[in-house]
Amino acid sequence: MDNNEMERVPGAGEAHEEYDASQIQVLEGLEAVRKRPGMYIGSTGEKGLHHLVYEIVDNAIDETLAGYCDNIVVDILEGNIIRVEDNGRGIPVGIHPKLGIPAVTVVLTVLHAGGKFGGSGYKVSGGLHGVGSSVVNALSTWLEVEVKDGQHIYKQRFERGKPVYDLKVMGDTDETGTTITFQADPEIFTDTTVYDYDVLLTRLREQAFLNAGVRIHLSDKRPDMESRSDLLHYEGGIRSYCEFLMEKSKREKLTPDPIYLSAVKGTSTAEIALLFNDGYDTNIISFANNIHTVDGGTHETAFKNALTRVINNYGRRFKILKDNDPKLRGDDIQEGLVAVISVKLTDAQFEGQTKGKLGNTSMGTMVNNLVNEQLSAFLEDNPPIAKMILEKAVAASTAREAAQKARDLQRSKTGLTKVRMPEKLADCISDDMNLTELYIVEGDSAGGSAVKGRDRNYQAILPLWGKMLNVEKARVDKVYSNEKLAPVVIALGTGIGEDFDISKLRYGKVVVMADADVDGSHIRTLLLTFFFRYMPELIEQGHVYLAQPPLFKVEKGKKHFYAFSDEERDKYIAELGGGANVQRYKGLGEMDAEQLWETTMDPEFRTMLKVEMADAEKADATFTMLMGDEVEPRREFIEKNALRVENLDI
Ligand code: TSJ
Repeated sequence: MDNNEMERVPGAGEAHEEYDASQIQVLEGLEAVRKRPGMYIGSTGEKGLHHLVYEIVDNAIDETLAGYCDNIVVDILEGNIIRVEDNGRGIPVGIHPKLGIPAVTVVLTVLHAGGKFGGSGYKVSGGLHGVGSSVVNALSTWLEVEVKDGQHIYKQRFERGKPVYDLKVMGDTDETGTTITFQADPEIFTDTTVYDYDVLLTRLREQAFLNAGVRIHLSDKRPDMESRSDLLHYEGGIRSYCEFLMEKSKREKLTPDPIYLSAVKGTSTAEIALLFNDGYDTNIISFANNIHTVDGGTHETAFKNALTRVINNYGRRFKILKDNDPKLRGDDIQEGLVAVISVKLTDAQFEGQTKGKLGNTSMGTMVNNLVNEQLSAFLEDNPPIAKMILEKAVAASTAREAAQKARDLQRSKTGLTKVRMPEKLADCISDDMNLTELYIVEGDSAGGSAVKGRDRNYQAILPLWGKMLNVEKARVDKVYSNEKLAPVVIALGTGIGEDFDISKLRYGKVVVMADADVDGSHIRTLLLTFFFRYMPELIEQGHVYLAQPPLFKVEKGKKHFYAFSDEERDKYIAELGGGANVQRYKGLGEMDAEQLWETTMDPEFRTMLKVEMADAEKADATFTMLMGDEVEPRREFIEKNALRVENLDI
């Protein structure tokens, strides 16, 4: 509202037709506030008491945001009287055209009057409960306002919200500004009316950080208190806030100056300052319109997500994260992070029980874009800092995984939780290691036959990979690196690598049962390599076997033989004296359950090869060759094995 919209009538208020009606409304408003103070300031305890000060100071901060005020003085006076003075334009004193009383009187007596003066869009500050200065007035035994408009000094006094006299001119001045002095009403604040200097200091410091450049002087002038005084002034704004939180953390900085990101879009602004310390805690605090969003919201969530994405992208692009390394998680990246997020927007939506959560989705988008663009650019311009951040996150990730493993190990040791067996495992009944066998079978259909044909007392079946696509079969060595071998590890129960514990082995024999073709050969190579590299003891102690399925069935009348080589096949044909029917098995899947049992799984008749370390070493060399980038040796291997397949060479 412009001063010139109102006729300036200093001194006593004039008679006005709407005056009486509006005065009644004002008195009803006052009544409501005094009846239910908690509704307006949250509580009537110590928190509510301090809230009165914030509410008044916030008005001066608004004037700062509007660009007219750079100095705010807050004094705690004898008797716990608060005085707040600013050097802004002064609350307008012109007569309100509708209400017929000075605007300053409206501000201090009409509920939610603040908004009426905020039409220009700069009013973004405000208390948590959205109370106005009229609420403070209503809850004070007395309140005095003094306005200097560059010409006159005006004054008005209120008691429990009601004007004692009309706004009056006290004298002349060439200064401008507003001073509010008030005493909280002990009838309302029954717990205490004594202010805690440090509580006010913390909140005012926060506001000084959030409004870069403003000077806030806080002094304790109560005769019964230690006299104290602080000047809160931070040219660095939230950068200084970030540094301050960093120093409070008692940790060492890992990144030098705070990284500062900021953007303006229409009437909205977003700024972020962040740095990393060498600690493990995360300290992210966010604000919307200078209000602490205790429960975060769109701006904070967008920041965390974008940070995770940008750091991961950088890590991948510059190979700090290898292709096989898992994605860094948000909490790994946030270890040691100190960040301050401050956004300002018109019509901020505060959500949740305590209204401490920002809901505007537009702010999520804005922060996301800001971090994506500016943090990526910063990292590219500052490789040593980027490297530091990435290395810290990788260390956090490694430590977290190790801790998790240790916990899991501890749990499985103490038997608190049973490890969940793979869904596809058809387990056996016995746990006698002298008897038990685990068959690792390629494919679901062979797996199905094996499950039907087995002796479930001591034989367990684990089908791997289900139905494999041809492309997958061609590069089956690739699955080595991913989670597809996890079911094997879990079924065996031993853990892998450093965690390997042979005493946890759940089966006496581990039998790899794969087709007698190239793909089967790949799978044998893969599994043996895996055992060789991660569970060598399993092989050393003679637990690993290769099943030997037959290649032919030679049949005549009621007689039949299974042959495991060409020679054997020819021998049986000769024995049966001509006219024998010969069936060639192309895969395990071609045998029914009974045949698979008879030929390959029945301990009475089967032959199995025990795998020696030398075999596994050979597999490892083959595997390395297969994994290599050279296509030629791989093709040679496949061709050679396609011919040698009948010898079941691995
Ligand atoms: F509201 C209050 F009484 F709580 C209070 C208001 C307390 C304190 C310490 C300061 C203020 C205050 C208000 N400081 N500065 C202002 N400015 C205005 O109210 C103002 C001045 C000029 C214009 C204009 O459009 O010319 C508009 C406004 C809102």
